Amino acid sequence: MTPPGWAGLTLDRPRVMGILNVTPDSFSDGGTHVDGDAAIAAGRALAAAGADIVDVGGESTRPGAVPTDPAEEIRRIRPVVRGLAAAGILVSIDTRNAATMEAALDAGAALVNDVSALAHDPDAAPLVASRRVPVVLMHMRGTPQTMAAHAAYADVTGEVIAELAARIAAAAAAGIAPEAICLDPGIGFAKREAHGIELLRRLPELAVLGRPLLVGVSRKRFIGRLSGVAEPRERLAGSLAAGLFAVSRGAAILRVHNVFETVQALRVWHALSG
Ligand code: HH2
Repeated sequence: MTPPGWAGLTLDRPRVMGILNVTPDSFSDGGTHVDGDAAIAAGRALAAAGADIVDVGGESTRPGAVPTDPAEEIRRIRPVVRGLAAAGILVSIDTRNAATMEAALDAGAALVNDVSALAHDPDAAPLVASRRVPVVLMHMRGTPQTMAAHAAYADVTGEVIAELAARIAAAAAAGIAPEAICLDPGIGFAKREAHGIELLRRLPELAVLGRPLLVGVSRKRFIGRLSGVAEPRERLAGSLAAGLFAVSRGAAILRVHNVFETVQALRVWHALSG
C-alpha cells in the first residue's frame, strides 16, 4: 500500500528538505548566504543535489537566539523565495511570523514550516487555512530564548504526542485540513540530549497521530555530544547515521544541510530495505 502523499510529494520513498538559512547567526551556517543572489544560487544547488523541498529561513531559532523583526526577516527571504520559486523549486518558508508567511507565499513559497506549530502568531493559523497550503507543525515549548528551561518531561514521547495532538486540534479549529499537516518532534527544541534520543527510538509511536513525520537532526548538538565533534560543519557522518535511523523508525522527510550526501545515503538505504 502506498502511503498518502504530502505537499504534492509521494511518500513512497524518503524525501529530503534542504536547509537554506538566509541569516547572519544560524548555528551551523550563519552568515553563509546573507546576499540574495548567493542564497538563490545555494538554493538551486540544493535542488540540483536532489532536495525535494528547499526550506528558506530568515530567523535563527537556535537555543537562546534573539528574535528577528519580521520586517527584517521578510527583507532577507523575499527575493530568495521569489528566485527559487521562479526556478520551479518547491519552497517552504521556515518562520513563526504570519507576515513573513504571507510575504513568502505571495513570492511563490508553496508550504509553511513553523517551529512553533502555529502557536507563536495568532494570525498564522487563519492565514495557512485561507491559503490552503501544506504546513509542518513542529513540537516545541516556550520560545527559542526560553525553551531550555522547559526541557522537563516525565514521558517525553507521550507528552510530545499529546502536545502535537493539541496543535493539530488548534489547526483544525482554524480551518486547516488534516491532510495539509506534517508533524515534527522538534529534536533540540526544549529537549535535552536524552529526550532527543528517546524520541527518535520511539518515533514509530508518533504514527498514532496519523500524519507524515519530518525530522531535523542535521548537525544538531546531540550529534556533537554523541560523536565528540564540536564543530557543527564536521558533523555530516553523525547526521547521516541519525537521519537513516530516523527514517528506519518512520520519518518520511529529513531536514538537512548536506543534501547531496543525504540523498545518496537514502537511495542506498531505500534500495537495501526493499
Ligand atoms: N530545526 C531548525 C530550524 N527549523 N524546522 C523543523 N521543522 N524541524 C527542525 O528540526 C528545525 C526547523 C534549527 O536548525 P537550523 O535551521 O540549521 O538553524 P537555525 O535555527 O539556527 O537557523
